[in-house]
Amino acid sequence: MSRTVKVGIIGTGGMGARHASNLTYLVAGAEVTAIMDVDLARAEEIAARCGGAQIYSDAEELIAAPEVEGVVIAAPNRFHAGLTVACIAAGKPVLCEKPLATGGEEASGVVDAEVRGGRRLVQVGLMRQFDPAHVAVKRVSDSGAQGKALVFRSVHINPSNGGAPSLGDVITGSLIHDIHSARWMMEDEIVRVHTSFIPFSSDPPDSARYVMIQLEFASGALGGLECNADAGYGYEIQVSITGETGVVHSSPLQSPVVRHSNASGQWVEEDWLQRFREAYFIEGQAWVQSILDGAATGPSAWDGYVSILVADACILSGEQRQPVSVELPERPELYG
Ligand code: ISE
Repeated sequence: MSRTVKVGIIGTGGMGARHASNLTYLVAGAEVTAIMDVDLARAEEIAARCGGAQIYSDAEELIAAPEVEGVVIAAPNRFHAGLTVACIAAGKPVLCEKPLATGGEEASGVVDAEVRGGRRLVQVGLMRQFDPAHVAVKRVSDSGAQGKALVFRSVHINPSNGGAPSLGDVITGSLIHDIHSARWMMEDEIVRVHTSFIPFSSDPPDSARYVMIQLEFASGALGGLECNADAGYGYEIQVSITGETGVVHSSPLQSPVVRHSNASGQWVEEDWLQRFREAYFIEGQAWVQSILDGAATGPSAWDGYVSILVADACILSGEQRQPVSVELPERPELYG
């Protein structure tokens, strides 16, 4: 790889900092040249770790800066859609953290802007698509060795979310990844959802401690997603696909099994930054490579939009305590 892509990063929380260090130390062909955060001290701390990038306090200025060829958006969710549209207007490739927007209408605005521009510039951080364990499960299912895929399942265990998250927080913050995995791994669209949940006992009834969602796909296949928002012991993700003649599933834990003193044990990851260390690196490398190749790849603005439409239907279903159909608009040609 001979050329280097100059990257600007907006937001220096956990994800922004992770992207900054991956792009500086692990991803080939990238250089972090600009960092934006309203917390200038934090921006300076992260810039120093990346070898001294230019600091910005204004995101639009960073997007317009000549030393920025590609932008990573890791700002709070409410800024995602507007900043992504600004990157499209500037003609700069963008990796936007999930969710792409705070709701369907905003996400549809991003898709419209990209379609009007006539070329894909957006990759959305639905990064399970780069996780070797997810990819391996999909590869076995796609091989057809187990016949047609009948059922998709995922179990998503969070140690805690800090306080009592609402049903909306759990679905758009956590389960949106599994919604994307279901669509991507089954290569099918979700047409109907039914959400049930257990609230935290001491909090308002719309808080959600454990969420279970049943899915129906356009092909007639079924799915089940579950999320424990406050497991208290660690972080785990498992996906499985049941076919006509077999089942393929990932291992919930990545660590070795240790047997000692009449006991057997496995270390459990603390959070997603540990569990998906490799996936974030592969995601960043794929994004940089797509810029060098001149065409965005990976989860698209359309995927980001549809995952939000499905998430909104799941939230409505939980609130109404009944199944809800998902109305999908027609897919623009730009997205194949
Ligand atoms: C977090 O924001 C993430 O993006 C993780 O991938 C997800 O597993 C976790 O549940 C979210 O809270």
